[in-house]
Amino acid sequence: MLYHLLYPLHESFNAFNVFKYITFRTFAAGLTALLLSFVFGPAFIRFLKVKQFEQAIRTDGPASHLVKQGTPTMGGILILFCLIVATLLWVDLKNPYVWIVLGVTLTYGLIGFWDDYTKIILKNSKGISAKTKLFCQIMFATLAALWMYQNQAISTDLTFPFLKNFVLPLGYFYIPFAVLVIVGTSNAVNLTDGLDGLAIGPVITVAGTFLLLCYIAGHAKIAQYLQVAFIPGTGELAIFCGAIVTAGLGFLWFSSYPAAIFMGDVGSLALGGALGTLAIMVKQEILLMIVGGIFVAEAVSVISQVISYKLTKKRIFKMAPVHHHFELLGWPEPKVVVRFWIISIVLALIALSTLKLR
Ligand code: 57M
Repeated sequence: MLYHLLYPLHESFNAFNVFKYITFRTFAAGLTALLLSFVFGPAFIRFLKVKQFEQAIRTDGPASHLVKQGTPTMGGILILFCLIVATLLWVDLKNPYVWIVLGVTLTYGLIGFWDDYTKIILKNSKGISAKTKLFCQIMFATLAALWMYQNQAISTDLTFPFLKNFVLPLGYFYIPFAVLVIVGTSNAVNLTDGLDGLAIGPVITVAGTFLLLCYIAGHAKIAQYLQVAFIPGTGELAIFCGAIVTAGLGFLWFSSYPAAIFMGDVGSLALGGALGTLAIMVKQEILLMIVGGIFVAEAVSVISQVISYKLTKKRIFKMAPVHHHFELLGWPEPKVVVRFWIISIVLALIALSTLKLR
């Protein structure tokens, strides 16, 4: 909004020319989301406690989790508030890509809120059924993919890291592939959110990586130099990514061990959906699997554990997702979390290095 209000003033005051630059508005959106987190965070946590929006801890999990009983959850509402306000303040509101990613983020946040509300307020520990959740996720992801496909806002060619000349034309099949990326990432982040700060850390590193990837994809000269797809208009998504990074950092201030707040499904489903949608828009779906390798490992650990148990009645891990396996090996929770963050940062650096190694 400020872009539309203040940039036109550059004709009278040259200093306002700065509002044209995506770099400036990304920094400003980041600062805005961070400040909003610190301003509203403490009061929001108090509100959740007063309202008793508190996490019920399953008894079949690691015993160390039982002390977490009563921790306020649905902190994702704070993340989404800071993220969306900061984005709307600083982004070019005429940019269609921003509205698509905001639409997926908000609808996935509503699905997560519905699940959290059912579990915590309606005291139904199962929440909404997995089928209902999956149906809603597929529906909204399909709407986003179809809109992009109909408006030629997306190429249906699949590109690969390291292979600059090889593309896989998917045609119509790109739509179910895009849905798989968005729904898969959303659920992978959801599964990862099982230790204090474990999910928000990799969300910050993935969003920071995609901040650069979006800026590059929207910049003709840099995209050409790095031989990646130039997609006009996607540079504005860097502002959204900047807001995710600092809304995430602001949330981490409160959710680091021992967590004063959990993000809830309202946060994990929304943030995962946002990251999946960003990857589709800037044609970096495979790179998302590298930089988001922690999310992939967590999801794969669950799938393999369930298949193994169903087929052989034997478990591959002491407990899935894999973060619980390390807890049961005796690693203290903060050690598991920080080591997963380190891996996430290394994966982000590897992902960015593939841009040059082509
Ligand atoms: C999402 N939710 C956490 C919190 C957070 C198929 C099966 C693998 C499903 C999976 C599952 O239930 N996943 C749901 C993970 C939960 O966190 C809440 O959920 C939100 C995220 N969606 O924001 O509101 C618990 O995680 C802990 N937590 C923290 N700190 C945080 O910052 O300590 C969360 C955030 C919270 C808290 O204890 O209550 C979760 O783990 O449920 N199921 C599992 O992950 C279970 N694994 C399992 O059943 N494994 C089986 C088979 C089925 C794979 C096996 O290995 O044999 C584990 N989770 C729990 N107990 N809670 C183990 C059992």
